[in-house]
Amino acid sequence: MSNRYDRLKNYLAVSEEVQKALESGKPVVALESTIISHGMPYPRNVETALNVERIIRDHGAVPATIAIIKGKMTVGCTKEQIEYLGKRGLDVPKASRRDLPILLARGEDGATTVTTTMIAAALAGIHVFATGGIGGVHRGAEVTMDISADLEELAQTPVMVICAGCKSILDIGLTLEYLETKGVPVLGWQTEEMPAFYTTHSGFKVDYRVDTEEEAARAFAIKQVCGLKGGMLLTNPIPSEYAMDLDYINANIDAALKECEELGIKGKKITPFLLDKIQKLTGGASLEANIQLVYNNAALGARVAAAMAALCD
Ligand code: PSU
Ligand code: MN
Repeated sequence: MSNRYDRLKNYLAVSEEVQKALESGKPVVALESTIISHGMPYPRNVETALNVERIIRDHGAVPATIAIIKGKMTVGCTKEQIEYLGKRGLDVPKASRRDLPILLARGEDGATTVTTTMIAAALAGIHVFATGGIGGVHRGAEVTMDISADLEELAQTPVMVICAGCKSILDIGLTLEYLETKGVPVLGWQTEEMPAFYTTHSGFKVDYRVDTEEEAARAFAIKQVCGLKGGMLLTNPIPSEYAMDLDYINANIDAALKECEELGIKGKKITPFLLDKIQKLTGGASLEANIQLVYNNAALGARVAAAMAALCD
């Protein structure tokens, strides 16, 4: 049998543009596809994904949208593939770590979550990944044990994930405790407070405030040099002009959680259900906030990737 790296090529397809950028030490930013297929409605999802790629390019980095396409982890999706993922929406299976081997074996498609996007990014050699929000410890997890695989991935896979914090559909305090146990540093971009996705305010503190891209990039590089496995979380508050009213969004989140429980929705369907419900309850206002915070994270991701590339020069 051929060696593992030869065989891996059957399941990992890196686009020529991304491959060339990596070989020449140019900054590359990974992007996930669950946010496209499950996180936003068509056609805003496709429009957003393409704008995110453009923003990353405008900041001098190369975007690498990641998805499972016909049994291959595809790093650097084409415009047509992004359109396909957005149009098929919920029909594309949500792919977390446990789903990955089966989807690859069957030659199927999959929308990569934060977890599987980190896995494919690390295999391709990409260290920076920008998205909207991560999964975490759900409210009531002391009974349901619903803890996103994203947290375990951050504990073991060396990728810096840039997000706008986590939504209060999650238990933010318990999510931070879990990350602490797993040794995942939680950094705040020019803030001491952990942002809560739609709002800059959560009432929780990040572990460390960072004020420059270089500071974040160096800490990440040193983590790798010291052999401390796993990634880092860089939380970037939504720009204040797009932030939502705290009481308004929390009331809608509570209503969405109540309906989720009443309908008996379980497992991997919970997060997409809540995202969709909140969008409907807020008449689309939360979708606008969501889009703007993703743009903001893409720009920071490109700058951090540039700082990381500069360290390697
Ligand atoms: N949170 C968001 N938007 C998202 C997700 C989470 O605000 O799109 C997606 C991400 O892909 C994340 C996944 O990795 O949901 C987590 O799902 P679960 O909670 O089932 O682990
Ligand atoms: Mn879950």
